[in-house]
Amino acid sequence: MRIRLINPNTTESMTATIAAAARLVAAPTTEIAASTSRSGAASIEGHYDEAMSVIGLIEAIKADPGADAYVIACFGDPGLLAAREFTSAPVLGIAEAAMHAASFVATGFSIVTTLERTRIIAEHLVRSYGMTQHCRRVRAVGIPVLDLEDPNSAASARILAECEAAIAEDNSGAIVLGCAGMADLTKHIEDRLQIPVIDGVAAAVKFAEALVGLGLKTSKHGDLAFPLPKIYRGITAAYAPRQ
Ligand code: 2AL
Repeated sequence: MRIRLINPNTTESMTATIAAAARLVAAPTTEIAASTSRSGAASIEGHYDEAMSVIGLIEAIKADPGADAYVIACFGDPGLLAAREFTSAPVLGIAEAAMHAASFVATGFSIVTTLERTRIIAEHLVRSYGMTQHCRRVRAVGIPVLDLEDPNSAASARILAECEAAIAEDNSGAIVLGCAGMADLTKHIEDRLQIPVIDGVAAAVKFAEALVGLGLKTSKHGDLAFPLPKIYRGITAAYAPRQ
């Protein structure tokens, strides 16, 4: 099967990190086809960045209509429901996938994300995914997304320290890493903490494989039905749903 893994920010180097994490866990028969959005922000750290990322995301899905499943590799899960409307293949967001995975292996988990403003967005997601019973706390390390790639940012040490605080103060049994750019830190942090550490990229890839294996597609009954054909104007004209 082919999973189209989309980094909805426009930073190629982050796509390479994400793709490597996906390929580490993918089955030998799964092809991970990774792409970087061609439009939008270099990093997604707020509602505006998220909104601006959705056209690039849909473009990436449109460019690969035959994929068996799609993964949106950004922890805000931007455009997740729009993408599910657009295609009948399963679409996984890494935040939703990671939270579900964490809930299977611990009764309570903490999320460790990048900035305070993305922490608030992750709290919204916890509520909209019905995860308030499972998520004990969402924490931010105060590191901008692109600094995760900068060896001088001490990102790894600061994230590890926040995870240790989560175990001590939140009494959480698992950690969810709250940014796709943290995917390469998972093993190091898990080795140090000795509790489950969940990277949503890996979780989403494995759930995508499971859904495809089960023959499940996105329901076209109700709100995830294909978008209604209508006129779109201005810069969205090229994205108007057709009959
Ligand atoms: C993210 C992410 O995963 N990629 C990105 O650009 N922004 N999310 C986050 N919470 O920092």
